[in-house]
Amino acid sequence: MQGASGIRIHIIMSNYELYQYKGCNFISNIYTIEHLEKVQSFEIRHSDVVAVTYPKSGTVWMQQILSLIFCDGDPAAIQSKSPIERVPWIEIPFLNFLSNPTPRLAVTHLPYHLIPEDLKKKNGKVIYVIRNPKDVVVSLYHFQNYLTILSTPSSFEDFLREFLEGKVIFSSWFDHIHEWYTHKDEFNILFITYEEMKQDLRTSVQKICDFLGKKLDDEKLDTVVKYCTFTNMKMNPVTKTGTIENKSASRAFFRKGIIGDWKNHFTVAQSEMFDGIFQERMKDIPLKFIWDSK
Ligand code: PPS
Repeated sequence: MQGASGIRIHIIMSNYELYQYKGCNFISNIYTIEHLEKVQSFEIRHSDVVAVTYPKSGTVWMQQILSLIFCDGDPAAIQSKSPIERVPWIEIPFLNFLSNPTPRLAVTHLPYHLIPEDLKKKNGKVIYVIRNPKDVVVSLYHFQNYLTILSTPSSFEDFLREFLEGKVIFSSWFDHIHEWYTHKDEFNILFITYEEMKQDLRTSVQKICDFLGKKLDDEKLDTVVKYCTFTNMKMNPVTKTGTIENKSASRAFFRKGIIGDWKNHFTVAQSEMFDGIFQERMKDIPLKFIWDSK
């Protein structure tokens, strides 16, 4: 596995297992405790930008948006390198976030309690992307069916139960949101939702630019939007190529990219059960969720 510039990262693994480190589930062959410990003492620069997501909430989308914003919409900058090389995950050991040129852009799925302490001193900027959890669980279910290193769920019903119990990669969606949201005042942070990006990508990119203090003229903004649409990202050979070995050629990382696909997977009973848990777990989190595309 190599993360050097210009080399596509290709991971093929069979002996995967989930292990827990400080209450969070990681995949054994990718994440190491040694590196996770180091991450917490990473020195963060004022100019660093870290996008935080629970898995399947729009991470690769945000990688694309951030890299295009910082190259003023120049598509050449996104054509030679994959998103993972341009905007690495800080928790993956062989992706060298620290040695990237300033401004360093990164993504992470890490829960609040495992991120660099420096970020909590308002060094750097954080963009937390939220997606409605019914669509997250559906996307993660398909991802587990797709990715070689993850076990194939026996059924959606079983997988939904595992998701609600936090027995999935990066553990509980509810804990992730809860922890980050309740500690939000420690950060220079913008919350943005997958759904608002989907409904109005241009306004969302502008909102991200405003937060980052980046000024793009209308033409550059249009170019960023153009290269960040689902269709263009799916068709782009650099973003299209999965970075990790998949189980079947008929499955794709860029699967549907819509709001409300959960309706094609949840039964009425599952949806009602989910709503009950959601209301209880999220009662003190005043975030607005968009559940369908109407
Ligand atoms: S991962 O594996 O955690 O990094 O996955 P992540 O990138 O967070 O989320 C993958 C889902 O995001 C969808 N996606 C997009 N939707 C709309 N527009 C754009 N441009 C876009 N890019 C990625 C992707 O299709 C996955 O969602 P599903 O619902 O499975 O299609």
